[in-house]
Amino acid sequence: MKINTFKLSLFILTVLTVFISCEDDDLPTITFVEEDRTEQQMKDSDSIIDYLSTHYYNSSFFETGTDHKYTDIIITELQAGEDVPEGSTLLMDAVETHTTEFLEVDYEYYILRINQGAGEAPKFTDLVRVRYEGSSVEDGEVFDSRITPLDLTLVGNGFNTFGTIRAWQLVMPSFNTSTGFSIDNGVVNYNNFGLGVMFVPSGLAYFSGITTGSSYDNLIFKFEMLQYETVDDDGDGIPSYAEDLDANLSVFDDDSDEDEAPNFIDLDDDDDDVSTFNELEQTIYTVDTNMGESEPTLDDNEYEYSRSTDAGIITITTVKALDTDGNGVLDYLDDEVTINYNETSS
Ligand SMILES: [Ca+2]
Ligand SMILES: [Ca+2]
Ligand SMILES: [Ca+2]
Ligand SMILES: [Ca+2]
Repeated sequence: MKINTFKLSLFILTVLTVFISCEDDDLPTITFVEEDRTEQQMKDSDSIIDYLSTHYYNSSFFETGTDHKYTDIIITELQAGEDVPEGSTLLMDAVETHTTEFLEVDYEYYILRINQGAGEAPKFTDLVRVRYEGSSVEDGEVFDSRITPLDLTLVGNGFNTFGTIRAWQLVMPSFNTSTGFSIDNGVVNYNNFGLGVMFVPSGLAYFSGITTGSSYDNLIFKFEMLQYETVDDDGDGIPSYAEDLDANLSVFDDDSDEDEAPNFIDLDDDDDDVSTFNELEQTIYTVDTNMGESEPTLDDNEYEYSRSTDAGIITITTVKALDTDGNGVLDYLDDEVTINYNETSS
């Protein structure tokens, strides 16, 4: 049986509700009414704008030197009648404003982009290695901080990964990782990584959940984007981000064969009994870096599947989705085409 996590949580909620309603009639009835998302967003938007208009950060600190840390970012509340001190900038004058639609509600979120980073940008389904500190807009309380790098999968698959809040899936891919790192006395120093702060409404965070200590908290995350890895949740060769066919930054609503297993966790996306992996053409590239060779540029619809390095020789296996009958639908999504590339090549 394929498990749908959303349905599973609904099921648990239903069981809980039934359990609560079956309690002794003398006990008070526990009723949990979730706030309306649109109304909550209006309140949250006001609180965040108020926060950004009454707090400044130490901007001049970041004008010199490199590889600043998230702990270097100091946000201070402006006192009544006080001007923003020299060397500091009001957050409202420094942040980028972004908009997004999530669960049919329009949201704004804000990014203070201190360093873009010079590596590559992760995709919204990838695993990111980050350092961060999360606090609440309302009371400034730090509810989570990771000074030691932590690996997080941005989108959970409900089986072995659990994903981050929506805001992270939107913000992290807009930053780049480091270019690499050096190890100095056992300490790993990353070079030119993404550094920023995000200000997000509860609707793009935990909403009614109490992960932060209370419900409907608007959150601030200072973060460093250090490294990333491409995630292919079902291991079928198509990275999860590329299984978001309608490019709406959700992998849960793309289900080509309508069997209720979205493509990113479906091993046979078109249900033609040839697995997705077998409908992809494999290529093995050998790159001899001793001879100054450089890595191949991959075609559209071609993805790295594995790589190994031995004595300066890199072996890269890629898989490529083809449209053999030229009807505009790639073979692995076209149940009329059932070529098994692994069968024919062996
Ligand atoms: Ca996949
Ligand atoms: Ca989608
Ligand atoms: Ca499916
Ligand atoms: Ca198939």
